[in-house]
Amino acid sequence: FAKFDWEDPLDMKSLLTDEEQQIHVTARDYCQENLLPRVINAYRNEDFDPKILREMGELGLLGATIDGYGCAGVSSVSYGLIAREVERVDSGYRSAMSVQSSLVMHPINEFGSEEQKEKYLPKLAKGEMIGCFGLTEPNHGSDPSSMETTATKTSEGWTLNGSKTWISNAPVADLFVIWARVVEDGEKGKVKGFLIEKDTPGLTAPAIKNKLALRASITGSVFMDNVKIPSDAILPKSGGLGSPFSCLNNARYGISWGVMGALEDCIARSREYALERNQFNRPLASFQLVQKKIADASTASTLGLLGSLQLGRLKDKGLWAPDMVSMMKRNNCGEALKHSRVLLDILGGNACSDEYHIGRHVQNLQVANTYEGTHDIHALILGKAITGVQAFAN
Ligand code: TGC
Ligand code: FAD
Repeated sequence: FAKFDWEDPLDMKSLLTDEEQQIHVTARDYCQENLLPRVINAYRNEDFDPKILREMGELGLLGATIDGYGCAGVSSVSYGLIAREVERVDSGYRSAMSVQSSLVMHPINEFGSEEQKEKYLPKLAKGEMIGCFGLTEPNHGSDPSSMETTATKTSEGWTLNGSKTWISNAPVADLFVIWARVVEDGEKGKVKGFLIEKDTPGLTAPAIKNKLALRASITGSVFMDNVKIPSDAILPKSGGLGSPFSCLNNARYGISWGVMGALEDCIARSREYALERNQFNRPLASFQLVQKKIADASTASTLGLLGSLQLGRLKDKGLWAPDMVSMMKRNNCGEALKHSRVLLDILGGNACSDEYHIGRHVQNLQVANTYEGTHDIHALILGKAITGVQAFAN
């Protein structure tokens, strides 16, 4: 028999290319050496350090799947491995990274003009510019098709009005990717993407304070009050809700890997605790109920990672579908939340201390299970894919 490795039970490493293994090690070393020492204070003080994106940029971790424009052009699997390592430390750091990569750089690369790509992508890749993605509105989260934000065509360009909420990176963003319904000649038309630079008059992005989770990332509202932008600030190839949804496909795929990293961290930490802590003159690890908790979590993370790996391979071959992404985003977020919550019990009273990290992951995973489409919304997307019947709309 091969030796059983509890950190890689089904030998996923053997399914990675040499380049993917190298990127995995680079990301892991950076995260453990540079992010882990910061995270407890950042979370306590609700403090996001924008330098982190510059550091990630230096290592080529931003927009990593994009070819050219200063980006690394690596496989989707490598992108997943990066997300896994960043979220092993904290979901908030992965959020900052994946918003920049999948929700800001991807739409510019996919729907932008050559001038927009050359102007923004190299700076975003280096973390010299920070981006945010505004789709969710105060009255429309799961149902973005009802969005109220408008972009009205004028003789000088576009005028944007409306508000977005719960927007990651917004208070520190230099560039806002905003989705709005176009109004031309008084008629409302398709949803399109717009690029707004910070300091444009009428644009404000105050932070949402006192969050109960994702405290190491910064989140804000975005208010647009007659924000005037030039004609060429529209993403010319965007058109319809399929455009923002295509960004979500990439981000959701990354989240499916990321949350498994968070769960792996909970497994490693609860295992170590169970081995060191004695009760009834025996280590906690010797109790069957404790072993079952860790065995269940380890099985879930191993299967979740292999599912995401297969999805990544299909993505790289162009043989994937959005419903597959819904399956892995939903499964992995739900499983990570469920098992991290159970593993937290192993810490007993110390579960209450942030120095043991697992409680922070549990709080974050509640949000990961909600944003980018809630667990239930992805069930409905899958339900439609399986039965052919739409459950969430008329
Ligand atoms: P529906 O009528 O089904 O579709 C409208 C158009 O969009 C196309 N489409 C997609 N295209 C690409 N990828 C997908 N996944 C797509 N899903 C749909 C579809 O073909 C259609 O195109 P066309 O040309 O026929 O018009 O749309 P609906 O309005 O009924 O949508 C329902 C639903 C539930 C699927 C959708 O609204 C949804 O996914 N809701 C969840 C919203 C959400 O995920 N928001 C995320 C905001 S961003 C965020 O949370 C960032 S968190 C920070 C971080 O990532 O760390
Ligand atoms: P709602 O849509 O009001 O849903 C509330 C509940 O109702 C959920 O349980 C949902 O599953 C359920 N529900 C809704 N419709 C149905 C239905 N048809 N059938 C059954 N159940 C239903 N958005 C961005 O655009 N950009 C960002 O960068 C971003 N970052 C975020 C960061 C954080 C920290 C958070 C918390 C959110 C962020 N979001 C962002 C917003 C996020 O995507 C939304 O919160 C999410 O899509 C859910 O929308 P909602 O909060 O309006 O909930």
